Amino acid sequence: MGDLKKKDREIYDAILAEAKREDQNLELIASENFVSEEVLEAQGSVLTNKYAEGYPGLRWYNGCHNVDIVEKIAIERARKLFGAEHVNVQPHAGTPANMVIYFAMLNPGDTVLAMDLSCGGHLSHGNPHNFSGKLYKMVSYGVNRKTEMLDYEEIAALAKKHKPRMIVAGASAYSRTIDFKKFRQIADSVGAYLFVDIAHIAGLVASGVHESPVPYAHFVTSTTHKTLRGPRGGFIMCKEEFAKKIDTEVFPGAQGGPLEHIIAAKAVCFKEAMSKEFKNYQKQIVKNAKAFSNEMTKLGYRIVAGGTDTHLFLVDLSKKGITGKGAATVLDRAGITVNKNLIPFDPQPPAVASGIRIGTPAVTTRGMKEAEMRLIAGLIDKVLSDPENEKNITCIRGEVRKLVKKFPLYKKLIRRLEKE
Ligand code: DSN
Repeated sequence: MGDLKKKDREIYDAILAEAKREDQNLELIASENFVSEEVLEAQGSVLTNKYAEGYPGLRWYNGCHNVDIVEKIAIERARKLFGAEHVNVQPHAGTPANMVIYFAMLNPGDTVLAMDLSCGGHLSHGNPHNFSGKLYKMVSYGVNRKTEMLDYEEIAALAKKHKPRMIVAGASAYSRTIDFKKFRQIADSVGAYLFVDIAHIAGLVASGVHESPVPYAHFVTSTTHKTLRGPRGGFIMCKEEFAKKIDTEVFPGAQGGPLEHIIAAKAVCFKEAMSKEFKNYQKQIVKNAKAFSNEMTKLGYRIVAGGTDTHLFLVDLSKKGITGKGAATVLDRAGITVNKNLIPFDPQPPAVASGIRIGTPAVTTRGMKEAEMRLIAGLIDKVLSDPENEKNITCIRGEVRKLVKKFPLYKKLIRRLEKE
């Protein structure tokens, strides 16, 4: 990035500072990860220059033969990785991918049954401030008050009562396994489409660490940048019978030109996800999340739903004298990045929240294992037990620095940037 340094110092400095922040902090935001340098190379390539409205072999612009190669490879790799009948790799992100499913299959005012944001769902699953909540009659299911897990009997009863045209499964802050077969049975019992959003668990699904919804769902959407560890982006999988409808709804329905540089990076990510190393990485993510949440329990914290089967868990701080917002802020000062998160039936508003969400994909990418998770749990406890103590926070910040130094990130890249 020598040229950028010379020609646009402000942006160059911000990029270098971000590379250092990522390297020097403990990244525990469950939806974030660190992509490979190969993914970075592909998304920083000249493919960004090309307009390619349409699909491989059927574009509106000329000169698309190279991007056609890229997009065809991305589609084929995703199909193979997930065993999907049809794949569209053009959605710019997860919410646009979800929008396509709704627009293609529903009419405004149709009833949709989806998970409540306050119990772990996503904005685009019917939040009243989101297009999904504005356009459709959304009915929410949550989690069981006692177990804090999905209650399939309650979901079936809601489906029977409201007769939705579509049922949405998938979550942003739910730590337990989701039974997609049961969801399909419920959908079939009322003649609804089943749409599953696997944005969070895509890497686990690709590796067989979490059951795949692909055999059961009519539609599956995902992002590529969470557990899947690719560029920021989305994609859609569906049964062949819906292929044309979905493709037409992506373009020209919801988007114009696809981002072919990002599609190239998605292809690189899908290839990486087929490797044995990636499968082991996904297994380790879950082992780390379990070790981390067990240690937090030992330290006296209540974990929502009693633990985790996935890459994340929620810590209930309501009895700890600190809010989710307060905890995330003070942890950030110690170099530990988490996000505040509502816990089921949270008495606090979303901007304050009673919990924090902790995810292990990024620290696992750095090579950390169970021993480091236990160590980090201890550091978090030390910060949260004495959040006003600046000296203590500085001391923990030093401990974080010592730990991350043993697991360097983008080592070559940062050294190169510093030399330039
Ligand atoms: N923002 C993502 C997350 O953190 O889960 C969801 O889109």
